Amino acid sequence: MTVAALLPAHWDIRLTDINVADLTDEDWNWADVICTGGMIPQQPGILAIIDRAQADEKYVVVGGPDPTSQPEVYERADARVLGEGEITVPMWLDAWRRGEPLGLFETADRPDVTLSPTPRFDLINFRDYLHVGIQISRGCPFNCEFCDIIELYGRVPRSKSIEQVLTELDRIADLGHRGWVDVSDDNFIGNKKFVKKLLVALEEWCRKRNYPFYFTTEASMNLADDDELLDMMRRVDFRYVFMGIESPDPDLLATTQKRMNSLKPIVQRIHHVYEHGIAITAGFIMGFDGEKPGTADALIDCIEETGINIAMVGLLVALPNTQLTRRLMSEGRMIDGNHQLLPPSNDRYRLESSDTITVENTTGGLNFVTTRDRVDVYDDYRRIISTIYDPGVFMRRVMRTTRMLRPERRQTPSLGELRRNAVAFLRIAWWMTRHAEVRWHYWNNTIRTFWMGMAKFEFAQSMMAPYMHLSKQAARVRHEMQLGINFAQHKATYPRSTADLPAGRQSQDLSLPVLEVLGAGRDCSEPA
Ligand code: B12
Ligand code: SF4
Repeated sequence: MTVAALLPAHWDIRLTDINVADLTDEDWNWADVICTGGMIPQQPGILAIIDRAQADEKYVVVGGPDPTSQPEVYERADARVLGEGEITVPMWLDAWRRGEPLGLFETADRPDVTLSPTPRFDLINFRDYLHVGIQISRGCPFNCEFCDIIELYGRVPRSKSIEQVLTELDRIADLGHRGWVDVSDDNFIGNKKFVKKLLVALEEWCRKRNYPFYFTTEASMNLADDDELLDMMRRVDFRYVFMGIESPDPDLLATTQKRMNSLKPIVQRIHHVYEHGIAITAGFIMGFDGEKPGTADALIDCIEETGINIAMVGLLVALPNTQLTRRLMSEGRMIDGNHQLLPPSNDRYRLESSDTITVENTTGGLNFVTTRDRVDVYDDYRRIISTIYDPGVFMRRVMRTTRMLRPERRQTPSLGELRRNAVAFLRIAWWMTRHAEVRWHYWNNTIRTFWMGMAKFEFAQSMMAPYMHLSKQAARVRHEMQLGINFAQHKATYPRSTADLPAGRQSQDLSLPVLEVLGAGRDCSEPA
């Protein structure tokens, strides 16, 4: 939608999000220019579109995070417009006007996002989505080793202006959307001073427009240390925040340059956020260098004690354009898409997603030789998922968190929303009643939370509903981890751990803090 707004105003544009709708022949044949793009998991789909355009002799241009990280994968496109479109789309259009529309368009500069246009929200059908995303800032001040955000968007957060944000919200509200708006920032509190100013204006806006929206976002864990900010977020109806907790083990957090997560006890911090009425969903990662036996138990305890209901536990993926991948490449520990161990080198690593190799962090991942036996990592991962998504364990966790949370609801649901919520409730209740393993837990929670007030009742329902997906996902993880274990034990030609690396690649003392290995021994507990 942002890219569409950057294109010349006289161009006719149709947008197809092929996550929610088929690309019709009618739309395809109508178009003179095809613009496509996305993230790593969408790579096969993007390449298929490029091939189809080439076959039909249509001009095709590609952009977005994956083409930016690894443009060499997309060489078949007529134009590759990398990085942030606000700065590279005009470069491409200028070349087009000069009659040189082919090639690669990139720059080392980052755009001033206060000049970013209002996205063309009119091009989507809101009914296709659970929530609408707006982006307020890009970049994050931290320096986690595995993160490609800071490579793509930098470590100095850049924010849109307050007026821009409110204009976007006005636009969405005027187009008729009510309810959930996700602030799709890399780290919403990357620039706290600005965010506080924004929240003052946003509260005023919400009041004036009679609270049409409630919000979610992602933020670093130091949010829990700022009561003023938490209160301000509560007042504009922020309901959920996603946090990358990654691991409860302070040594692993130090290894991965995320020491700011171990500055204060995790459980205490998360419970503190609950007191401000905001629930936490979180990401956890298995497979860090230096992971020890016992990690599974520590992680399960952390999830149980914090009461995080939707815990996205995944296997570490070394993404192409990160400090982690550069280190692992130089150590000769990277594994390619054909399951071959790559020799030590300083080349760029290419991560190709295909139907057989899933590049996402649930069952894909560990695309490198782990320090711990990878069979143990797979086995632990399977155990964590089986435990935290056991029906009884999950539903009891929902109940505990519902008791702890102090939600306040300011958003006024529209008639349409009330209707949608009622239908959703009936569907959830029907699914839960049909599945014997959750039936009793679901109704027990439903009846008990019914007496706790509307806000808590709604929270518990919104936490239990994802179980319809999570139970399937847990089964999938169990199945795929068994396949991974079989492969590692019987077929893999690469070593199961760094202890078995070919001679000459073991000399590095992998227990050394990674900061030393990188020669970047700065304290990363506070933003630079
Ligand atoms: C919101 C978000 C999500 C939401 C998406 C919700 C939705 N329906 O929109 C959810 C939570 C679902 C999600 C999931 C995942 N995400 Co995500 N997500 C983001 C996030 C935070 C914001 C995306 C966004 O809206 N950006 C705002 C728009 C304006 O930016 P943009 O899309 O990049 O577009 C700009 C440029 O890229 C360029 N551009 C983009 N497309 C095109 C096309 C053309 C033709 C041109 C010329 C230019 C161009 O111009 C735009 C303006 O500057 C980004 C981080 C980020 N800062 O972008 C990560 C990010 C995109 N996600 C990422 C990842 C890895 C994932 C997951 C794979 C994680 C996982 N769990 O496994 C999944 C994949 C899900 C799937 N199967 O599709 C990575 C992608 C890395 C990569 N190299 O591909 C990012 C960069 C962050 C990260 N490192 O984790 N994600
Ligand atoms: S906190 Fe770390 S992982 Fe999260 S966006 Fe910032 S650098 Fe990346």
